Amino acid sequence: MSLGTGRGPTYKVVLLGELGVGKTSLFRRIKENIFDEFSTSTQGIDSCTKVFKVDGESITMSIWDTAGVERFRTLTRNYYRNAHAAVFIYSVTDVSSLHFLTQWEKDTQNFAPNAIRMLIGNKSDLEAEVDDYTAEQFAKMHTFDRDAVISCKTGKGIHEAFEGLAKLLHEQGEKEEGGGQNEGVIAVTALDNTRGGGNGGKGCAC
Ligand SMILES: Nc1nc2c(ncn2[C@@H]2O[C@H](COP(=O)(O)OP(=O)(O)OP(=O)(O)O)[C@@H](O)[C@H]2O)c(=O)[nH]1
Ligand SMILES: [Mg+2]
Repeated sequence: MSLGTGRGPTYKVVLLGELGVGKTSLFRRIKENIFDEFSTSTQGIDSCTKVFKVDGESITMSIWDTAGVERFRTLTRNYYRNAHAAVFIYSVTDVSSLHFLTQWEKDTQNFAPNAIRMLIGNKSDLEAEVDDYTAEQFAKMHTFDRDAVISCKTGKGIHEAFEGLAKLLHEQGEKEEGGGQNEGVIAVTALDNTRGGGNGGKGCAC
């Protein structure tokens, strides 16, 4: 296993989902603990790193924000190749953004088949069109490893969701190390390739 920061293994985590569901808002909450009502549509890719403690061990996530707009889809695919975790985000205000995830989910099975898959419903501060039952059925049908509901506006649920993800990554990392298999799956994303990182997680909502 490679050590990206000298603080333990680094896991590549990609944020996926339709236009406007709040991928960048989640990214900014994690990176700087800020929320922007007037966040503009992402035109490419951005990344940051964030360190979590699991059982006294540091788990570094290299988190990648992607563009929801269709024309960037091919570019986005290149970034989630061999990701250790894919976070599928929908807006609870829009049921079509949940169903839209089926496409991303299929892609991820092809390009990052070993990735931990997490389903996140964002904008829980607004009136929901997607109820818990619908989200749970969707999560079950697509065998997500974990699901959560958050609000990037208020910050609610973000800490728990990412702490849970860090635990899953830690467990998977240990399993693969122990079994001596899939060494490459835990290969670290080169942190010097990332943009926008390097605040050491200061001020992060997590
Ligand atoms: N009320 C509310 N608004 C939110 C929340 N999260 C994001 N938004 C708003 O939703 C809009 C879109 O958010 P973005 O984070 O830019 O969405 P995105 O998924 O990155 O969109 P693309 O980059 O175009 O794919 C912005 O106006 C945000 O302020 C939330 O939890 N609650
Ligand atoms: Mg964005």
